[in-house]
Amino acid sequence: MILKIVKYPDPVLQQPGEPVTEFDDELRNLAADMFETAYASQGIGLAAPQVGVSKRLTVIDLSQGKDPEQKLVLVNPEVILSEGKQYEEEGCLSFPDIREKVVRAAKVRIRAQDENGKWFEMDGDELLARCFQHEIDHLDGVLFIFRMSPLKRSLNLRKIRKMQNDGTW
Ligand code: K1U
Ligand code: ZN
Repeated sequence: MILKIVKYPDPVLQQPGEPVTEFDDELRNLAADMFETAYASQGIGLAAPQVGVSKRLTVIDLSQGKDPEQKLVLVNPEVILSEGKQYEEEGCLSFPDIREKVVRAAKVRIRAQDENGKWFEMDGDELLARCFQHEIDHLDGVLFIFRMSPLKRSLNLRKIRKMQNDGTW
């Protein structure tokens, strides 16, 4: 099922998600629906708060549904190591039509549980590292607009206000 993606400034986006404690069919069905929702919006990831669920769950698939081996369900994830810097453009499905360069760590190691509760660690660089950080930020209530420079942030907030007034947001 394709879920509705909430847009900024919905308050759920800025609340830290609750840790997941139950690894049941409800969680696995939510993860499956989140993949379907991300693919329908040409996304490479999606966090539960973006579909109005304040839980520490995110899905990532850099192949956008083309390679089942690349599907990642991260439950209660955390960054445990990071190194270097990258400065690349990113988007966010809760900020349609906004793209901006953001500084992120170049490489990260994450620790997370899978949809059955099993802990694992994984390393990522380039786009995967960026996606890990973007999605884990969502679970902490941190949005990419607050990772931009103050000038870019205020220009983008102005653009959003204009779209809200036009009824296009
Ligand atoms: O969480 C989200 O809002 C999804 C977001 C994740 C993300 C994008 C880019 C860098 C880091 C994290 C998206 O998927 S927006 C779509 C997008 O930017 C993209 C799509 C295909 C390839 C590359 C980027
Ligand atoms: Zn996002």
